[in-house]
Amino acid sequence: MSDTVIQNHEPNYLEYKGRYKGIFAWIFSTDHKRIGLLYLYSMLVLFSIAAILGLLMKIELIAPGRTIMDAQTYNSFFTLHGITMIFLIVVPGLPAVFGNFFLPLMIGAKDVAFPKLNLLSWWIYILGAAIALSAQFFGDGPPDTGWTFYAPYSFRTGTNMLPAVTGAFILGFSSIATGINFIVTMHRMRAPGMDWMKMPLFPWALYGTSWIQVLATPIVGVTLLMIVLERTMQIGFFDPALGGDPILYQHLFWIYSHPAVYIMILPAMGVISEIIPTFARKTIFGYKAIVISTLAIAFVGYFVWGHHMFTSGMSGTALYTFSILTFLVAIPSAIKIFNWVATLHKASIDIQTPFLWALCFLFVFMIGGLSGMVLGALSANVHLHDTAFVVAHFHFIVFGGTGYAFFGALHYWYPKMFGRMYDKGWANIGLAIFFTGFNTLYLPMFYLGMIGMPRRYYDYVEEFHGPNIVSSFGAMLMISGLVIIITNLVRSARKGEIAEADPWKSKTLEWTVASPPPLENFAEIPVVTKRPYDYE
Ligand code: HEM
Ligand SMILES: [Cu+2]
Repeated sequence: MSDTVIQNHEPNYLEYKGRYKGIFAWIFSTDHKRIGLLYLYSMLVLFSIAAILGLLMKIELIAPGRTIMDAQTYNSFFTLHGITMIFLIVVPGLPAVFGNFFLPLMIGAKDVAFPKLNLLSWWIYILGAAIALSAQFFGDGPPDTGWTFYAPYSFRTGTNMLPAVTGAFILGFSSIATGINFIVTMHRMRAPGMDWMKMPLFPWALYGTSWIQVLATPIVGVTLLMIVLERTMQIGFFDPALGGDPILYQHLFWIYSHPAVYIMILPAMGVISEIIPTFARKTIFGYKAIVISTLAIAFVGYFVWGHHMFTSGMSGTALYTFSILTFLVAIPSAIKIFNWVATLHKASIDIQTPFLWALCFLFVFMIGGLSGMVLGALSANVHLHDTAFVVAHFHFIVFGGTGYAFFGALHYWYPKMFGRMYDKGWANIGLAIFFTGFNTLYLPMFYLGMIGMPRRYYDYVEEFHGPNIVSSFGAMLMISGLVIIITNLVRSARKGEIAEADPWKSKTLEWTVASPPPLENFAEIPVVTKRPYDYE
């Protein structure tokens, strides 16, 4: 009888009873694992809201003319959708949830370097989110500028800009604090024997990401502050009537926001670099090349911002310099793809749900990256600028990259996080429906962009009707897939089969502790002698 077996059972981090009770045991916890889950739950809620807004927009676009909402509602929906998805989910997502939970476990530490700062980051995140979202409910109506807050519209519009911009500004501090915390943790708290070249690849990706968070976020912080000053005091940074320049805003915004794209994508690549060797049962091919390309992406990513402004007016030299540099970023990304594919070559693969997510990631990420090359080419960009093509591109990259990696990570590390297993059948069915829906939704938008459908319009001419029907149908399919996936995960957290410590027979340190991990991770700090993916 299982209940008569007496185990020497240390309380795991979920059961542990500290100073506080109930919800306070969570929102005042400085345990990196609980903080990871706080972020996970907050983000799943926000993601569901933003996804529903996206679905409503696609329903509006199922036919020309007004379908379910008017133009102004559409404007505020895409603004809120964009702000939530970008600033509240994909930028902080992977580091905040999986970085927090797994960085200490993967490098053999008991916690991050500054546990209290870590909790404070979550509080700042919630505060920023609350202020940004409050813009919807009071004052002069929901913001309608799009997530980029482009000047001059952002200081002219009568809608409720200040809370949205202030919220985004506050969120920046959360991002910077997490970045500093992770950098110090990796420098100071790696287990004995784990030199840099023995550190697993997800921590490496977090390392590159953290530097971007620390160095680039202040730029957007200042930029957003400038909007506030412009609106409240007519300072004249961006307003030509006051001697300012709206193009300056675009430069400042993208100097942060292009590197931010790599805050989103590097940890995603890190996740894929964990999943692939585990299920291929092979050492990752080209460990060093992956590390170097991670750092190269973090570095070169700073010099390409101008590709967002090819049509805004720049000198010819600036235009082709930015175009060429944009192509350069593709090289380190391609190196990673070659390394993953080489790892899979002649491997005896164990096909499990996380691995399927990684495969789907490879597929959509390639489409996203290649369409990025198309946009990086000057002449094509002039034609495609501000069309549905751009929207398709960045959804393939942001959602296709970060989103797939997020769900891949969730299915990969789920047994460790919750000590239980999800239903694999439903997980795969959910993924199949989601993946089909995803492609049905976004692929037609490449075509729509090429034939000239502009982005950010709630209405269109009859010629665009056909592909839009397909695309809107895809959105419904995709959301059904998501519902299945999330329901399965939520249900299994209570009802799933008990998971063992290392269900995938993986080799990195987080799998050496019990599932779910004990409060302090390691009873004894491990000594590392081997490389992380020593399968053969
Ligand atoms: C890796 C993650 C990426 C994300 C999250 C991302 C996201 C975005 C977003 C949100 C936009 C729309 C900007 C706007 O509102 O005007 C955009 C545009 C653009 N992206 Fe990406 N992107 C990514 C990767 C890439 C790559 C790899 C390339 C090229 C190699 C690229 C090239 C471009 C270009 C040239 C534009 C400008 C399109 C235009 O407005 O004409 N992106 N991207
Ligand atoms: Cu960019």
